[in-house]
Amino acid sequence: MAVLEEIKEALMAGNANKVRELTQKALDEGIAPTTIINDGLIAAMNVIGVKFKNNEVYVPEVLVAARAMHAGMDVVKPLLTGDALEEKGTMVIGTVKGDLHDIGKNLVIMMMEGAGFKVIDLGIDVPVEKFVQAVEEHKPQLVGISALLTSTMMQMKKTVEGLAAYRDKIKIMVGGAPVTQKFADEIGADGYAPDAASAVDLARQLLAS
Ligand code: B12
Repeated sequence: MAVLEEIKEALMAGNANKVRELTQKALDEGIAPTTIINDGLIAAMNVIGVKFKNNEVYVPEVLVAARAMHAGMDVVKPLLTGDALEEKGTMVIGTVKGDLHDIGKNLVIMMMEGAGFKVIDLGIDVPVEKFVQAVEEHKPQLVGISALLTSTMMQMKKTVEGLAAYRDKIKIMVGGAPVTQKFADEIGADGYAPDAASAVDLARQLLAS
């Protein structure tokens, strides 16, 4: 299945058009959509994640790789029926109320999707009630909370408190430049990750525990 290797290379190079073409080629060759996703698109995104964590690639490369991944996904997704795409879990994520920063959150989303998770993005400036509503509606296993301002970190605490009634069903992950493991522990979050690739590792760990 040389075409899968070609998909991986094109994705890591951030070539969205090529990924789209090669994904179609793989389908034409009779390769199952789930194989293309898992052994081509997600496999390549995992490599990007590791490189990002090791500072071998940076934000722009991750963004173009993620765009290329979406280009491939767009071709295969319509062919997936029901639960053909084995989702690793569902995450609801947002940037807290008062905070408009979303570049880091969006990277987390891309890496999580690249790793096979379903992600519901609540956007920026998200009040506690909206997190609660989304948990009620989507029944996720994971909730991700992002904050980039020291002044909005307390809003993160309020969000964790607001989700108290659901803690036996969800794991809460927090992140953003001013956030630390110590702070995460203080506010009672289940986990903290310093970057998007580590967020995926953390999500896997939390779901396994
Ligand atoms: C871009 C930016 C903006 C843009 C945001 C655009 C956007 N769409 O996001 C704009 C111009 C809008 C902006 C506005 C402001 N900003 Co600003 N901004 C930045 C800047 C330069 C980069 C942030 C960024 O995107 N980093 C890159 C991403 C990839 O990193 P990241 O966000 O940390 O995310 C990674 C991890 O933290 C982690 N992560 C993030 N979220 C999550 C969530 C989970 C669940 C997990 C597990 C992990 C995780 O993974 C990510 C990927 O690896 C920073 C400076 C800096 N160097 O950080 C200042 C900075 C954050 N901003 C700052 C300030 C003060 C402001 C303003 C108040 C400025 C003003 N006076 O108006 C406003 C506030 C607006 C508001 N209410 O939010 C300060 C904050 C200071 C502080 N300690 O509070 C900073 C640090 C700049 C500074 N040195 O003064 N800003």
